[in-house]
Amino acid sequence: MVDQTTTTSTATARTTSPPTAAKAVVLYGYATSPFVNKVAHFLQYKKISFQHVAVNPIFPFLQLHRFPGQRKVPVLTIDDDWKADSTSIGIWLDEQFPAHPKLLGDTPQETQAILALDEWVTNELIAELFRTVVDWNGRPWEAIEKGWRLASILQDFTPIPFFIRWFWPIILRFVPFIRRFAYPTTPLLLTLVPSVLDTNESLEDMRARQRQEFVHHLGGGPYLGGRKTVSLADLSAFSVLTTFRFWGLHFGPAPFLQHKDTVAWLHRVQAQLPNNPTVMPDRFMEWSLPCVSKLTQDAGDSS
Ligand SMILES: N[C@@H](CCC(=O)N[C@@H](CS)C(=O)NCC(=O)O)C(=O)O
Repeated sequence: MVDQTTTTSTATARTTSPPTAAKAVVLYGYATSPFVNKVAHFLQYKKISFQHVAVNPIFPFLQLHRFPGQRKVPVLTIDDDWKADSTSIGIWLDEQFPAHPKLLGDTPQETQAILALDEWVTNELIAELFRTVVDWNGRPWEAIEKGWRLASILQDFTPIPFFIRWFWPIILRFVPFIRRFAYPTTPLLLTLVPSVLDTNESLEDMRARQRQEFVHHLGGGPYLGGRKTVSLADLSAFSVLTTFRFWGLHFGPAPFLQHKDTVAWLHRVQAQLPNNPTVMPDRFMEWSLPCVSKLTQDAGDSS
């Protein structure tokens, strides 16, 4: 449970209760990055107190220069050490905080299986999220409105000039790392040519296929990989599937939210986390998980 949130222009301090970490833990990153929020979920699950320092997306080097060679977020510091890459950070957290709930299981085999599932989450669910930013899912006005909302949320953390915020929905479409995630098999420059994009599968078909694959990955267990306890893979998937919806940013039909089996899993993971496990202040939350009992599909319905 988050019991304290203080915001300054560049930093948001979020402290879990009761404080369990004597070490100073700081999460650097864009407030709206799925990878940054994924790490926030790891920290919340492990009940590690941390401070979030919002990095300005226009001038990231102003804050990242102290991490040599690092251009991407998230970066996590623990006392005087630092690490980048969300999954590597998860592994590091288990090493640094062994007495806290584990993210990667107990054996090397479990760890390997969890990391493979996490890779699926990155290649599939994060790719889907970034694809909606680039191809607007055939709903340009909705995409523009969400892009403006995204910019105004970012503005709450770090100053962004008005004219840049105004063009934010368009700017996002051309950010190289977003296009690379959205169209992984198309060379970056060619992603600017709509006719060569690797979009044989519509977004709707992609989402339906991902839900089916996800149910397969659940393996009948309460958690991914048929596990009895939450792992790094569940937290990665949960953060990607819910964070942008919590903020009213994701749009379009979502098979994950329409089926009992996946919604029941979302509730199981949510129960292990505070109500707001993101780096956002509570005032931005404008959505909650659907109620399982209101869904009509059977658990076995794979459409
Ligand atoms: N594999 C990295 C990916 C991180 C990443 O791509 N972060 C984006 C923000 S969402 C970034 O900082 N991109 C800047 C760039 O690629 O130059 C992770 O899991 O943390």
